[in-house]
Amino acid sequence: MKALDGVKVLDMTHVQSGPTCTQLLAWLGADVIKVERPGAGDATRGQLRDKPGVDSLYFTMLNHNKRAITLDTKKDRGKAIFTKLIEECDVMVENFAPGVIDRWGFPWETIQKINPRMIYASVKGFGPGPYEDCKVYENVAQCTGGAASTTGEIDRVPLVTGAQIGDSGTGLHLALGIVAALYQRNTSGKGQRITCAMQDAVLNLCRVKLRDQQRLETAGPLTEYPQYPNGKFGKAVPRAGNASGGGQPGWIVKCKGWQEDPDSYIYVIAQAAAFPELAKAIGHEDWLTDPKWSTPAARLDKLDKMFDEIEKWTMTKTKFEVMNILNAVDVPVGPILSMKEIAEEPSLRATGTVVEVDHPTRGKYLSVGMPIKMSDCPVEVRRSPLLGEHTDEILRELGFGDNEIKAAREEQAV
Ligand code: CAO
Repeated sequence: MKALDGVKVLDMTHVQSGPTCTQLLAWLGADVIKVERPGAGDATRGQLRDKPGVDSLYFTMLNHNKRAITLDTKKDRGKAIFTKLIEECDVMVENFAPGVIDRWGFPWETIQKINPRMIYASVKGFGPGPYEDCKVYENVAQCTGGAASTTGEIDRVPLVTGAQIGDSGTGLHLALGIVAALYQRNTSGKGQRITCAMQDAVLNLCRVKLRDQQRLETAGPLTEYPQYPNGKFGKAVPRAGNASGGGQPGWIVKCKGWQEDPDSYIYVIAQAAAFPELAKAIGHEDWLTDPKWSTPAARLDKLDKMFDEIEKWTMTKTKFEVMNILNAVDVPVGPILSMKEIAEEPSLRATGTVVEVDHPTRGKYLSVGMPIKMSDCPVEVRRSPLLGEHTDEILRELGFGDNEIKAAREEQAV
């Protein structure tokens, strides 16, 4: 028994944002039918290929547990099959450029007429406004959602982050909207239209920076930022290097071996409650009785000096030694784990957060599994489908007979 057993999803998504959303729905038990153009498919099947002629990791890692049908929705028979799919499914998800599905002749009003219970969910780059017609990729969303202007070293260029907060972040938001709409449909009996703009999703994840913008305007310099007290603040929230962004100061410091290993660093949080233990661990018990150091407010104007002293100590230990010593006394710390270390971490394999999947043409590969663990909804990660692998099976389920399938093939509609 799965949480979304019985829910059928018409998956018109491609690239990353939409597929992230429908993969989550598939992991929760929905029957997800991925629709792709005959002969071409989702562009990511062929992007960033590591092995010639097989579906890329980009595609396989975003399309687990789905079935795949090819369908040309611009052909007459394609439109008839698409209409049948709309009739039969509970949810339709898409992330095409603005207007694509309307141009096929399927605006929301038509979809609602075909199936009033349909939940129709879209990712777009922007919501209504001056940019609503723009195409958007991950980094455009990071730049327009406030992430890039607030990320990076102090007084250096804006930076994008490796976390795909625009694509996967928006897919996650959309999935929440869909499960809420399914729940609402239980009482309303009706479907609804859901849209999630990548700019909005990124901004939602940058909420604390809009908090800081207002604090900057009302209360003056942001005292927990590294620019305080000597640097300058302009009119907007500045980039703050590795400062914590919360009420507890934090920074990344070097650990033993940093000269050779680019990931030999650890994030240390000088949480007020744990400060006495941190000070003792690094040999600065004197700070606890010195009024220049003993309170969080007193330390604010010398956080750089504080982290320099912490670093002198961390540089004598590996990041895992620091982690073990400081965790034992409740100081929050996070070693900078490389992707190699994460891929090899046994505890992540044990929980299914990192899984090995077998694929008929590419062989074994690693993927990130379901990050949400539910006691009554176990998840088995199944390989992504080949292009059109389930076309005949799905057409038969929709009630199309051999002759109709043959005719659709002749028209190159499937
Ligand atoms: N049958 C017939 N035509 C199909 C089809 C099908 N099954 N599937 C796709 N197509 C056609 C569309 O009709 C469209 O052609 P037209 O514009 O001529 O009608 C074309 O394929 C491509 O669609 P697109 O414009 O969405 O794709 P693109 O590669 O040019 O742009 C992207 C990609 C991501 C920039 C754009 O889709 C977009 O802005 N999406 C919304 C935001 C988003 O999700 N961005 C995240 C991308 S990374 O996760």
